[in-house]
Amino acid sequence: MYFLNQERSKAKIIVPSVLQAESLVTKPIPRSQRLSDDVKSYFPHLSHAEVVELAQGGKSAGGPLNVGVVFSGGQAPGGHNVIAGLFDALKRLHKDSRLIGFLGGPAGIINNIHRELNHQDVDRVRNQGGFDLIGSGRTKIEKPEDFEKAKKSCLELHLDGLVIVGGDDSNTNAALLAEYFLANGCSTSVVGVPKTIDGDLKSEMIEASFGFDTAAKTFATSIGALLRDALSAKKYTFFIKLMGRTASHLTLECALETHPNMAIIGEEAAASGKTLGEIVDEIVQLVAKRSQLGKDYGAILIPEGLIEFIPEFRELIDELNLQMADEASHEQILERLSHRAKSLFLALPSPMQQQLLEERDPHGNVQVSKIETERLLIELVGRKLEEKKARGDFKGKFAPVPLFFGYEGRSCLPSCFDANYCYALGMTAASLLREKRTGYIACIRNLASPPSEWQAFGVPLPSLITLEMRKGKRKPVIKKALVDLSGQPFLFFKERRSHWATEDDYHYPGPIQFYGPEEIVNETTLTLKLELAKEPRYVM
Ligand code: FBP
Repeated sequence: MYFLNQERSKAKIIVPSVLQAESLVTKPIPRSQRLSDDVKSYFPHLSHAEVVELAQGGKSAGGPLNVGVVFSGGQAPGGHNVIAGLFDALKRLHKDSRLIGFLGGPAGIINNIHRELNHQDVDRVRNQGGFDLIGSGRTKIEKPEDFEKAKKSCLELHLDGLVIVGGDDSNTNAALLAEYFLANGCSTSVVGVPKTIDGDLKSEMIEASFGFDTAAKTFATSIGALLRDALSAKKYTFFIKLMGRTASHLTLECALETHPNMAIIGEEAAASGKTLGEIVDEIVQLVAKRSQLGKDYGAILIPEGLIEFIPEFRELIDELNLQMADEASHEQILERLSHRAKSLFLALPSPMQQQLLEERDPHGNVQVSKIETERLLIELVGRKLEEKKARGDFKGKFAPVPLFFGYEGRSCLPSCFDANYCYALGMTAASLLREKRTGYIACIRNLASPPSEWQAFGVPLPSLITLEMRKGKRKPVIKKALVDLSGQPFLFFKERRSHWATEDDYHYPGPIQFYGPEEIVNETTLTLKLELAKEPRYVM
């Protein structure tokens, strides 16, 4: 039997021209990046670091490097290629360089659980999905003793560098660790790599996090198939919840790729202060309107983070978070909730009450992937349609089907874009470490152009940091980049959505393409193309 994953392991990676140079140096580039005094106080040793660009130059000779690598947080397709790019670049710098994988996420650094990665290990996972080579975890390096233990592990292994592949919280950790090492006599440089399918780790310099491309295309493949099913059977309304945590980037991208009848964008709901009742009313109106057109079917995309944007839910979640940080029992939590929050909580279906009370992740986040917003909406929309029916205002049929797409988009074969992007990120991390750049995040730009034209940079992590309330305390964090309501991807969607609501202008992107013309296989998301295009109108 033919297995695509075996074929992919032999596939050639396109390396950006700049990274093919015999030897690379990091050159500071002028960019104004003012840190607030609050942020500076957390990073006295790192606050003067400058953005650097990788360019050909310097001498290729140099001693071997010992580097540690860790995956942190949720899986994202392409992670293994970060390791492959890092490994190959380190071996190219010196054949005796060593790459040590910390196992099971940041806990592996704290407890010094590791194994050295060799050629066979790395060859086995080239262009493969998942993080299984070294595993991952969500342990936060938080307590003073965690920092000290992490330092001890790096000293014991004589690490010149440590690469932390993670999202916003993990890269905040990378920044704090880099600062701690500098302040406490540990010469290990720390470099982060922007990972998360959620697409919310981006900034003026960081164009995209890896994994977003593959996850969006994976979900869009299934959404397209469901849209065709809806159009064929003409009897189901699919309520599709999509992963992405707080931000609605994945939902927006899937909407751009497939043209569903409705896609709720959490950030927009928040900006207009929409209540749950108003969102339900909008869905009811859509279903009723389509029914009048003889269309008792359709599809609605729901970002998993939606409830965090609905004001009454936000209030409830904030109150729950405070109480849970206090380790109150469920009974105590209920007693301490404000009247409004308690009424909402008690009005929710009991599975949802349980889901809201589930343990927070180690970074204090609600586990939105476990909250079945799609079922809640189905129940509330169904009730309203029944009332309408009783009044004779709705004569159609409502056959909802709940679906959730998330985990299947995190560990599948990386798209060619993510495979190339991750390899380049790994190579960039190696160069930053070789130049003893610490407290940086590896950054590849010009991503809407062919991979050979991509450019490589190092961005100081503190420049991404702000202070936010976490577990009831002000903490330094990398701010999540949410959907920009004045940005091109959202405007593009806004201009077309009323047409998509009734006209069934469905698109069926089909599976990710790995072979064929380069401009097709290396094509990235519409989000990225619209964000980076000079004339966004001509992108699609
Ligand atoms: P990261 O932020 O760590 O990349 O995780 C992304 C994510 O897939 C979210 O979209 C989702 O809400 C969450 O992880 C699910 O977490 P878990 O793997 O713990 O169920």
